[in-house]
Amino acid sequence: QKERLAWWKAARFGLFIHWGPVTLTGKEISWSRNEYGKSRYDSLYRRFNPTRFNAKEWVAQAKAGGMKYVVLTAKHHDGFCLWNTQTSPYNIMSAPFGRDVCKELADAVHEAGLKLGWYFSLADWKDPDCRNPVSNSAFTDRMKAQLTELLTNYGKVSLLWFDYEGSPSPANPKPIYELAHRLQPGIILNNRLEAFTPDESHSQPGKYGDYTTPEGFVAGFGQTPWETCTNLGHQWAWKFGDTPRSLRETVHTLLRCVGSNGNLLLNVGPDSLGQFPPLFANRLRELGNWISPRSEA
Ligand code: FUL
Repeated sequence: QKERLAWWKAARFGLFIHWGPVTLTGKEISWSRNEYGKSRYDSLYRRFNPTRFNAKEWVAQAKAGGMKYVVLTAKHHDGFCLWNTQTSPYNIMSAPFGRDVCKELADAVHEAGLKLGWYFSLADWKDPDCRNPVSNSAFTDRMKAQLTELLTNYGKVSLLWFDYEGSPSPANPKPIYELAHRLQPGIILNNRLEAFTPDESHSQPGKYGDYTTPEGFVAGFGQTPWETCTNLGHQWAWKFGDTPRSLRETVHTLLRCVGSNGNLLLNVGPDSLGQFPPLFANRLRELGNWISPRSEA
């Protein structure tokens, strides 16, 4: 495990990206589905056409921010797949955009020499089988098929950021962790499939997962490797008029993580055209420049 985690520990700082058709509304990813109206929410993809999406630019901005790995919401709880999947028509190829976002990002990340990770929620609120995953093998089979695609068709995947929205807990996590290890030897896996705690601290070290994922706060837990995930702004998905946190606050967060032997996965939500809001892009540049000053700056 130590060896597998070596690059990640040295990297310290990654970019989290929450993105999907929900950006057309400016509301929170997945969690706004009920309030917005399920069928309205589930139809958004028919208008999703982020023509300014340029994976190389996303990666350049991660690099400018001093980040060493990139984790994209390949699938959030709403079930929308940002890749060309055979498992469901609810995916990016059915949107007017019709381009495999995961593929383009994977290529750009690899080309830039950064590490690639997928955020993958085992939940799928659009899938009726999701309600009872424990007893529903069709559902787990579908999840495994999705993971198989994500871990087979996109070159090296260094990290899988599992998520699940709480109870009921998903089917036996063991075979899922095993599948990931089989398809991507050396992959790093968080513990969210097996250690969801009611206080959302995600602080229990898991049996299979490599690290814990405190959300929105900075704290290590004993000897278990950990990574804080939090927002540069105030929502995971793009939000109209949102502003990034100050450079001072962000640097403090980063230093508190690194100084306590942890990682920071800092989230930015690109807009519905596929762009990082300018204020956020600026902040990333400032951050990167704080980490290692460029002579021209
Ligand atoms: C949580 C999710 O419910 C949020 O929407 C977000 O993705 C965060 C990183 O994890 O559990």
